[in-house]
Amino acid sequence: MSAPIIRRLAELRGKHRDWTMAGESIGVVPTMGALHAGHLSLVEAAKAACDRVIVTIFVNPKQFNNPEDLANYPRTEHEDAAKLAPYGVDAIYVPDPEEIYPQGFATGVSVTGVSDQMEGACRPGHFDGVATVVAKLFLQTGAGKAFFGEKDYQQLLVVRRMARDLDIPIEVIGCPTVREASGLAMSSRNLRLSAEGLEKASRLYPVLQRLAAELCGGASLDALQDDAKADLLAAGFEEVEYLSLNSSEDLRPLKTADAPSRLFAAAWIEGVRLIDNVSVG
Ligand code: PAJ
Repeated sequence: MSAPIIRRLAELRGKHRDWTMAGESIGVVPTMGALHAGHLSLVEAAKAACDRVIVTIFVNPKQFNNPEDLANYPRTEHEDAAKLAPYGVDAIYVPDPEEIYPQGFATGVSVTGVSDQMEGACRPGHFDGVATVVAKLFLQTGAGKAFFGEKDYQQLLVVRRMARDLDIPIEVIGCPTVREASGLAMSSRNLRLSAEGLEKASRLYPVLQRLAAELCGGASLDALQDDAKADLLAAGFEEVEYLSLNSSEDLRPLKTADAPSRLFAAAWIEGVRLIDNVSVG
């Protein structure tokens, strides 16, 4: 059976009250919709860990630094609800925009440190928008656990830091990246690629894996990255925005994998910006 779609905060709070009174635990999976198997893996993890699961769908204007990107973002509420039906979630929260940004909204949440490099540097204001909306979604749902994908590893760390710093009583849980059979990380943005673009894009993961294996052997990123970028351009990427080796704990940039680390990439294909990351070692 389809879960009820809730658009008003007052109604969501009513559910929260009932569930909490019954002693039930609540999990939340924040999304911007256009759901795919990556999102659904988070829903599965939430269902396994919590009595009640809320999936939120809100295309957050504050985190788009490019108006065209916001305008092109797929909106597929009907299909999303159908995809969630087999999972037995308890509520789909699709807030009316004024529930998130009421008239006169003037507050922002900004996380420094983990948001400084990579996506934070390439997309100014992006993580402020993410931290602000996620703080609101945490407070509005009152969930005790939240599920985020490692696909957006930097976002996961930004959100975890934000919740800790603001004393929001929620555990932020990271879940592994779900990939197509080709290795391409699932993403709503893949919908914008042609069949040929998808095939070319699938080269990103093996290049990252190879580089990660070489880094694991002690090589430095400086020595390897020109070749890796050349491989991606030869595969059909138009631009490699960054290849970056960072601590998995605090994202400080590393030259060699001498601490637990991940390798991150952002690259453009057919005018679409894709990101991915793999663990090193
Ligand atoms: P969205 O891009 O819809 O992603 C929602 C969640 O799904 C994020 O936690 C993301 O990391 C996860 N996800 C996306 N693709 C995945 C994949 N292939 N495997 C595993 N998890 C995947 O991220 C956002 O929305 C927004 O920034 C949001 C947190 C909702 C705030 O607006």
